[in-house]
Amino acid sequence: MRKVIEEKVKIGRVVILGRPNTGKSTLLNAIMSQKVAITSPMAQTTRKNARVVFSSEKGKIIFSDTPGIINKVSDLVGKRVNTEAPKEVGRADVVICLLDISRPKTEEENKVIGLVRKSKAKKILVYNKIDQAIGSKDHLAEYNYLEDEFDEVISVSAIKETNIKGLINLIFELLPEKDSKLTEEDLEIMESKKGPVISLNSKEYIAEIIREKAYLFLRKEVPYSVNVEVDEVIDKKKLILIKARILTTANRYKKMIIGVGGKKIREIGYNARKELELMSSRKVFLELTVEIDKHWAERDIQK
Ligand SMILES: Nc1nc2c(ncn2[C@@H]2O[C@H](COP(=O)(O)OP(=O)(O)OP(=O)(O)O)[C@@H](O)[C@H]2O)c(=O)[nH]1
Ligand SMILES: [Mg+2]
Repeated sequence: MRKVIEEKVKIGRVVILGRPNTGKSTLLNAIMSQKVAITSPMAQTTRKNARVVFSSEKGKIIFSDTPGIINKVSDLVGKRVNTEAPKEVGRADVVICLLDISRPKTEEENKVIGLVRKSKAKKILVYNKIDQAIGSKDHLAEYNYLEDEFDEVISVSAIKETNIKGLINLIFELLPEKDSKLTEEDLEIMESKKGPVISLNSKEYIAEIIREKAYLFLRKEVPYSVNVEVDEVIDKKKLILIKARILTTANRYKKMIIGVGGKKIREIGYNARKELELMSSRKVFLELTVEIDKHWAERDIQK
């Protein structure tokens, strides 16, 4: 006999697309009610597609956060990062196109809109940053001609967590009764209890937290030269010992990351440690060093 209850529960895949900085990762954190993705005002903070599982009484969804696509890139990392979002779209049951309506529309939006147009998935247009889009910062009128192409339209503030439940309800309405896109592997992922971000292992996740703090405390041009590698995570019962390296491409960046008398690196390390302690409810000892590695980007594109 087949189980009747299971047939009512929906499962599916949702991919979040949008220009860099529109708030995709912030939105995913709001949906999940926990930090699963790092965020910052820098473009392409997200460098890889990240998948998480959302569960409620209505069903289960694999959400994918994607990096925003940049129009003109010359560096290796940017080129690699630009290929991420298109890879994810094909498997979506629902595509979310996230717009930052507090910023004027630019050419950069068109790449994303092109991707959305090609997708055969159901589509939701989400206006983000409504908390900021006030007076001269309200650019809604430049975007709303797009509404006809979408199945649903909704306004949210990812940072203030406004209307997130409404968005989740819309997604469940649009998900097909029987999912076509989920593979056996997806179903296994949904059942397993891995970390919060199912596409990253714990070392990669810790590296992301450290990278976020580096973005927060470093001057504009430096973050693009930076990558973080976690070498060891040792569970010592009373504390977790983490050994990590910040990689950068030039000596002048290394100096900036270390800062006068080591002030910067201490600031980055302190803030990463505090967050990791909060997440793990454990004491964390973080050994953080800075290393020049001119070739991290080349290794990164081979992944
Ligand atoms: N005021 C306001 N700021 C927001 C909102 N959502 C995100 N932000 C801010 O916008 C910046 C970019 O957010 P992210 O979530 O990193 O953007 P993203 O789309 O993931 O960017 P990439 O990963 O670079 O493609 C951060 O400084 C966020 O705090 C919002 O609803 N309102
Ligand atoms: Mg992001």
